Amino acid sequence: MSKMEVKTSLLDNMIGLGDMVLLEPLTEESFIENLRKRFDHNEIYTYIGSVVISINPYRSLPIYTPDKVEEYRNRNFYELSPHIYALADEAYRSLRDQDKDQCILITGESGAGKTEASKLVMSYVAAVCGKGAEVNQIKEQLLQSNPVLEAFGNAKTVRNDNSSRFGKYMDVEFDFKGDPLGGVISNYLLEKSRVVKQPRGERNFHIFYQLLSGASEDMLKKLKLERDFSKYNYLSLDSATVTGVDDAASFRTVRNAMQIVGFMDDEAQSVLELVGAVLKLGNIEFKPESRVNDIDESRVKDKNELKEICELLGIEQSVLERAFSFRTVEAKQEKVSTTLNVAQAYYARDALAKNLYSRLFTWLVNRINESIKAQTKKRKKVMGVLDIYGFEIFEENSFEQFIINYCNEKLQQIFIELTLREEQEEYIREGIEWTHIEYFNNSVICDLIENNTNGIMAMLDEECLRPGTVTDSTFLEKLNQICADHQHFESRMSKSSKFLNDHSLPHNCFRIQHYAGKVLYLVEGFMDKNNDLLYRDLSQAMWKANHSLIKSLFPEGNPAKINLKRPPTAGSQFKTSVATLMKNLQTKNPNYIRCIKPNDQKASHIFTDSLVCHQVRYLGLMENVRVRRAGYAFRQPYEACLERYKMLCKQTWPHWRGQARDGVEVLLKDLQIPAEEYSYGRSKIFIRNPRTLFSLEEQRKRRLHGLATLIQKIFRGWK
Ligand code: AD9
Ligand code: MG
Repeated sequence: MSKMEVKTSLLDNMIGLGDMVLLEPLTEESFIENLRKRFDHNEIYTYIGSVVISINPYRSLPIYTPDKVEEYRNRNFYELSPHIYALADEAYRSLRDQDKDQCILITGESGAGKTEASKLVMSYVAAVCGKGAEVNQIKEQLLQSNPVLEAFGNAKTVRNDNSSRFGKYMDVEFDFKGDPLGGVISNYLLEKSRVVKQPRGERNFHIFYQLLSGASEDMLKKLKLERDFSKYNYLSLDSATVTGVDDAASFRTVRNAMQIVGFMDDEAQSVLELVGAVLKLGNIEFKPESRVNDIDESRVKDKNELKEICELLGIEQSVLERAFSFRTVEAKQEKVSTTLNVAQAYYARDALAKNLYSRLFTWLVNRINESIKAQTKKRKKVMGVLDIYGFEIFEENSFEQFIINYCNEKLQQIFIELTLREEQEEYIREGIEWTHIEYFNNSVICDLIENNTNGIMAMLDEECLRPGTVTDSTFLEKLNQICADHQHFESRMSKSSKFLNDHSLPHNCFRIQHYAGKVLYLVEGFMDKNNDLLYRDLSQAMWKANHSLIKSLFPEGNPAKINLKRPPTAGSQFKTSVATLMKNLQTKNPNYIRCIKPNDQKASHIFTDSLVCHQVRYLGLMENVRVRRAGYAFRQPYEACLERYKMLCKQTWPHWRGQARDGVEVLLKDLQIPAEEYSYGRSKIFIRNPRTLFSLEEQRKRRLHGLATLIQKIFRGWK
């Protein structure tokens, strides 16, 4: 052993190994132990080959300084200790130099550090790409879109004080030199039910608290708001403030970010008017009016709040008041008006608040996209960054958790497809000797949820569209009939009745055995949330507003554009957009960041073995190491490999006349690369160790440099 190697292994002993691929022996215990050792030494990043495991430190570490950026810039992946910057650098350089579109897939459960990781990747790429006033402005706009979307789309949950309540995918576009041109953001289903009700210990979206805390007296007056959170029914009070969060300061950050992104003052004002209106909607109360024909008719109790909302939004008071008391159903040529009872009026009010807010959120994303879109039609190189809501298990799980967890299943599926399945299949295709490594494929759970004929989503849709009396219970009955025998589905009423005596399973629930754990879903609200219907009277009242933003959010309220066709349900819209996303991701070169939550207390310095172990298992990290260890770090078609490195060997340079495979063989032998370092596939050469590749690249660089100097000399000689 050389001195250098002795030094490295001592260090590895102390702080743990940087790459799990090198772990001996490889067991779950040694894996967790290695993570813990590193975590205790503030090493939160560890590799499995090119996959980065990131453990949330729950405190700020001095590892994201400009010096660190410089340290990792243009360095090969394995040269320095593991860091998210190394992954970002590798992805950026492959994009710039090899013209391969990239995507950064960040997964992990709620609170594991995905959103922070996505921001670190973005800020690293912004720091190393391009310079100049124009480029800097683009970068600034891309980065500042984040505080705006977080203010409106994130909230404190019991799992995470800054939990993303929407999914976000951002494509950053670059020109051929690798300078940023702009970007496009796609958002996925916001958890809008939070607008009107929050579980115990949680908050509404940040912006509500930020606005009330940070707005000037003058602004509050204009918005007809009071600073006191307790005045608003839609704001939960048991956790109105979050330790370590200064809502007023965040409000200033958001206002500033909106300005940088390009919101005009009046646009920003309109946005805040809508936020205020949503808050005030929650304060509208209803009372029963005279019973006409034995039917309860609802009336607005205190008209002052209604009046102020109408003033704020430029709506005629009588129009909104009527929309809260009647419901008109139009079928073909007929219009039928029925009165709303008190419960229905509250339902209508909440539906309006939720719709207003979620449409405002989509509008914000579109408005940001308008600002950040690339100003050129030329071909662009793309780096996509995906940051979605993480897998969630709450005490009460509803439609939202079902959607969120489905999305996580799909991402796990992509990981399996690309790193476990595809990798192994390629070895077999290429005729490389290979012993199959077992792993759990969650496609069976994806199928339970999304199958077009008998998947849970399809049945929910069917029930939503079925005429007659349909309720959450009839939906559950249907599930019980169709899914009873599925190995990942459980319900008290399921036909196989094996769960009949399982009292942890209430009657109004079903349970899915997800890849990351069992989740019990309460069916209540599934139909309504999937239907996502807003009474037409309300959309018409909004469309009539003398307020251009709100008018634009309710185009279906235009009586001239009445469309009798039902819009797709929330679930099926989500399913379609996730399918498009998955297709998009598969066209790019994936880079994985697997985030792990070290404890349930949101505390620094605590590493709970059992919790980490659970995540390591369901994320399939052990299988990932096994496939990686047995496999090859790099592969390239013979032609491409020969073309790139032929200059390193006299026999292949400048031309090789025979088969590309034979050329590569001559080349590797001439470079004296040990035979166990590579294997010949049918169409590709497989190289085991990344260090071999780096050495090839290094030699190539030197050779190119030598050639350039030679050419310069020749030119000088001519002059
Ligand atoms: V959720 O699915 O959106 O609920 P995330 O996105 O996985 O979740 P997030 O990135 O928001 O989690 O991290 C939670 C909190 O952990 C952050 O607000 C930080 O306080 C903390 N965190 C996460 N990563 C880091 C880090 N690299 N350094 C310091 C961190 N703190
Ligand atoms: Mg997040």
